[in-house]
This record gives sequence, C-alpha cells and structure tokens, in this order.
Amino acid sequence: MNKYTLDFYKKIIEQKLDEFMPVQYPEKIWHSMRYSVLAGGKRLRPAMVLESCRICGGDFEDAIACACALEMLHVQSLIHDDLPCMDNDDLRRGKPTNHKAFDEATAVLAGDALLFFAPEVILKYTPSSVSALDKIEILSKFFDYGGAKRLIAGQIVDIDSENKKIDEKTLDFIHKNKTSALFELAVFCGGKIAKASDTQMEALDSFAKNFGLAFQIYDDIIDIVLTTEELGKTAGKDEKEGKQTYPNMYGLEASYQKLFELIKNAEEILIKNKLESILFKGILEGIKEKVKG
Ligand code: GRG
Repeated sequence: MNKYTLDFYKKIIEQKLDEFMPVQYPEKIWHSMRYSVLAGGKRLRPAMVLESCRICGGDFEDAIACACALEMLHVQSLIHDDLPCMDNDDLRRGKPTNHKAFDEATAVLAGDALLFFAPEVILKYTPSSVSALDKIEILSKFFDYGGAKRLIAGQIVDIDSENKKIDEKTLDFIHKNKTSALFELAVFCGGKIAKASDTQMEALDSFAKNFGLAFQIYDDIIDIVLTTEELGKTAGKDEKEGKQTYPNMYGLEASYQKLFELIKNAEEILIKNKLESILFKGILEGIKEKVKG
C-alpha cells in the first residue's frame, strides 16, 4: 500500500479507534459507541490531522490520539444528526443508524459519551513530546469548534432554516460551521502537534476553509446525483426535508462551478506554501472524479 494515502491512514486510524475503546461495564453504551465509530466512513478528518502533522515536519504518530478524538466528535455529530428529532434518518455509512440499531435513549447517550471520551483520549494518549501548553491549546480549540460557536451553531441554524427562504449569508454560515469547522480543527491539531510555523498554520487554515466549503457543496451535489446504495445514506433527503443547500439556492450547474473553484483555491494554497501532500491531492482528485463520473 502506498504511504500517506487515505487507505494508508484509514487502516491505522481504525486499528487505534478499536484499541482506544475497549468494551467495559455497562457494555451496552460501549457497544453503541463502537457500533457507530467502527462502522466505516471515509475517515477524512482524522486522516487530515495526521497528514497536516506530517507535511509540517512532525511525526504523524504523535497525532493519532487527536485524530481518533476528532473522528469520535464527528461520529457523535452524525449519531445525533440522524435522530428523529433532527434529520430522522435510518441509514448511515450503509448501516442502520445508531437509534435504529439500539434505541433513541442509547443513541443520545452514546453521542454524549463520545463527546466526553474524545478529549479524554487526547489527554491520555497524546505523547509527552507534545507540550502541556499545546495540548491545552488543542483541547481549547476542540471545545470551541465542537460547541455552540461552530458545529452546534451551524446545526441549529440549519435546522431553523428548513423550508424557509434564507439569504446567502445564512447559507454560508451553516456550511462554514456545521461542516468546515471540523476540517479546520483537523488541520489545526495536526499543525500544532508538528509545531508548524505561523505561516504554515495560516496556510493549513485557509486550505481547510476552502476544502470545508467544497466538501459541503460536494455532499449536497451527491445527495442529488447519486443513489442510496452509492451514498450509504438516504439519497434525495435534502430536497425532501426542505434543507438549505448550495444546489437549492444556486442550481446544480453553479454548484459544480463553485465546487471546482474552491478545489482550485485549495490546490493553489498547498502549492504556494510548499505543502506537498499525497493525501490532500488524492482527496481533491477523488472528489473531482466522483462528480465528473
Ligand atoms: C457537538 C453536541 C454536539 C452536537 C453536534 C448534530 C450536530 C451538532 C451537528 C451535525 C453536523 C453535520 C451532520 C454536518 C454534516 C457534515 C457532513 C458533510 C457529514 C458527512 O461527512 P462524511 O461524508 O461522512 O465525511 P463519513 O461517514 O464518511 O465520515
């Protein structure tokens, strides 16, 4: 297997996620947490933590705990997003959603438990070569970006905007917070652990901002053009639920254009800042291929 590709990182991440989450008493909650965390998924965010660390001169192994914690936060958001009180979905990552496989109360608790467990993983398993101050900065960003200022902010505006006419600024707010925030957090963690320079941190951040927005537009496009089987989650859900998306506001053609523009920006940021990345290049190429084909 080629080094530093998504498949390369995915294997490492999945092994560590399994290792960090042994089943213990009361088993039901751990089974529920593990069910969603180990259900597959592309593992983009944790892989981006590891790659950001590596391309800024760090040892990516030092960032594994952070990468797994970020995936746990992401999975928590998916479990809660799928609940009947939110998106009410039956299928996620090609499997029944957590509340379908277990029950609603267990799914709520599994999400809550992951939220507390993730920072514990950062503290417990990040090596001592990462300074206490850097760990505090990472945790502080983790709480900021996962909370009411970013991820939850995006989600609540998204929910409140369903079936309403919203302006471009509001749509932008939703995308930047419910989706881009975790990509920005991923590259911040990787860069911080590598002790990246301010210039590198800024470059990673603007790469992630462009990538995050591109990824949400891509996610909205494939919701329209791919099937449920291809997606591993219910297709056509956005339209049905009156969700505010880029294609709904600007049309499919303009969405493709915006997607390619953002991808180009992201590629240029990497080149300009000499951040040579096999993973980032591969993910961007993969998105282009998928929407073209
Ligand atoms: C942090 C307490 C707390 C709550 C979170 C529920 C919620 C608030 C936020 C949901 C945000 C959400 C579901 C955003 C969608 C982002 C998105 C495009 C997800 C799909 O990501 P992929 O394609 O999924 O990377 P896989 O399954 O491959 O990991």
